[in-house]
Order: sequence, then C-alpha cells, then structure tokens
Amino acid sequence: MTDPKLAPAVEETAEAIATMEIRGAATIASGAAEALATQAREIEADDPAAFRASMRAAARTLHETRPTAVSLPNALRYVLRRMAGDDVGALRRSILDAVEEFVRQLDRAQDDLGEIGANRLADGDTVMTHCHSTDALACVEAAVAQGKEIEAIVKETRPRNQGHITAEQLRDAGVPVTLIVDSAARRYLDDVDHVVVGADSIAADGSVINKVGTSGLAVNARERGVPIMTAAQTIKLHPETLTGHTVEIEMRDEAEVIAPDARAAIGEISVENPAFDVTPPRYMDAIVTEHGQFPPESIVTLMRELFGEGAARPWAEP
Ligand code: RUB
Repeated sequence: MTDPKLAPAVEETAEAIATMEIRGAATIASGAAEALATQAREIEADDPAAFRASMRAAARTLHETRPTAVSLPNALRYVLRRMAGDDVGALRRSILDAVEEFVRQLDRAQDDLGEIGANRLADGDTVMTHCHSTDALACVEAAVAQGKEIEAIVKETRPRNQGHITAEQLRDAGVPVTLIVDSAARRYLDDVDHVVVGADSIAADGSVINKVGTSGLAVNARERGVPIMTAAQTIKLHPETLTGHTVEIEMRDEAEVIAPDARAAIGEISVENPAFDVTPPRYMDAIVTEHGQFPPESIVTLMRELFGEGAARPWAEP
C-alpha cells in the first residue's frame, strides 16, 4: 500500500515547526491543528478508510517534528478523536469543526489564564521573564489592561534568543523593558517582584518542563525570595506522566550553541544543546491555568479530571 498523500501545507507546517519558525507550545498546537484542517479540506479520498488513513499520516508527520512538545500530541489527539462519520463529507466536517473548536478553546484559555495570572501581579511590579511564552505574556498584558504599571527584565535566553521576541512584544504593550544576558539573572532578581515563565509541558508531579534555564532561574528566585509562577494552558499537561512515564527532553542541533568554524578553532570538544529543563515542583509557587491557579503538587487532580481517559496515540494506528 502506498503512503497516503499529504497536503503541501502539512509538509510546510511540519518543516516550520522543526525549524522553529513556528514555536512555543501553544503556537505549535494551533499550527498543527490548522494543518490537519488543511489536510481534511484538500485531500481527495475515495472512501472513509482512505480519508482516515490520510489524516493519521498527516498527524504522524506533524508529530515527528518536535516529539517532546506535549502540546503537539495533545492537539493531534483532540482533533483525531473527534473524527467521525460514515462518508468522506461527514468525516471532513468533523475534522474542520474539531479544529475550529480547538483553536477557539486555545484562545479562550489563554485569555482566561491571563486574567488569573494578572491577579498575582500588583501595580508597580517588575517582572522577570525567560524565553518567549504567549501564556506568560498574556498574564503581563492582562495586568497592563487592568491599569497596572508593570516593568520587565527580560532574559535574552540563549542559544536562540527568544527573549528578543518577548522584549518586542512587551514594548508593543507599553511595558518598559530591560534586556539582560542569562547569567545576569541572579543579580537582577533583587529588583524583581515576580518571575513569570511559561511551560512546554507539565508532569503529573507538578514538575515544569520549560526552556532550558528555567530551573536555575527558579532556584535563584527561591533563594532571593521572589515568587515565581508558570502560566500554562491545560494543553501543556502531559497525560503520559500520569502512568509514570518520564518526560523526554529535546536535544537540538549543536550549531545553535556554537558556529562550526568557531568550534573547529577550539579543537576537540563535545557540545550539548538541551532545549528544555525540569523545574521540580518545590521551586515553583503556582501553576496558572485557565481553570485557576494551583500549587504544583496538586496539578495531578486537574490532570486526572481532564485526561482520565488516558493518552491514546491515534496517529500511530495503521
Ligand atoms: C518555548 C518555551 C515556552 C513554552 C511556552 O520553547 O519554552 O516557554 O513553549 O510557550 P521553544 P507558550 O522556543 O523551543 O519552542 O506559552 O507560547 O505556549
């Protein structure tokens, strides 16, 4: 049997996720869902079985791009689970409806968690950020919309400097921004009232998996007595950790850390480039979701409520 055909947009989205043109957990989730919608719209299938197989193939291609970003399988699972119908037309409609609902929920979740996170920030606060998280920014932006004056100290976040995106978006929101190198974070924590970070995924024990450097920042914030919150929609909760699986950390290209010629000039060295790290729950004050804020250790209750049915992998079915 030949492999089902993929819509060009699926390949393009997969490439954009792999190269991080589309990045950040929530944006990856909505990008992948939209790609499934395009697949459903554009692919000609002779019968329901061929349509279903083509949707699963599209989901597989998307899933392989950044396999440790849990929002990606959560998005694919949400859409494929709702694929239903006796003919191709009905199946197609079910996918398009599911994607529309998924993206709507994602937007609403971010607005809702932004309001909740904003309540933790006071007028006149200075926040420190790490990397670029749309969920974390939603909290700061909502605080500004509430009329609070907020300033930001933004870590550049090596190796890819996503802090620059944060700096630009905060400037656009009217927030005064000071950009610092990552290693200056502890020095500037003395000027900070609240650290706000996002999450790539959250484990059942309340561990926060986020851009590498988050755990060191959290430990330093605790040592300086500065509260730290993670803003994370429930799409970031990692259902497989409910059954004891550990979270795999994505290792990225070494060339992101050092250019090949500079590396060659140094001589024989090895280079490691983990994309994320794990912050144990004891270093995080709160996880803010669209369902409210939780001490990290109690996030498991919410996970059971939302993912009680487990973590199927519908894209892996033949
Ligand atoms: C991005 C990162 C973000 C989370 C949350 O890493 O760690 O903090 O993904 O983002 P990368 P959001 O740049 O490697 O994707 O809140 O936008 O979902």
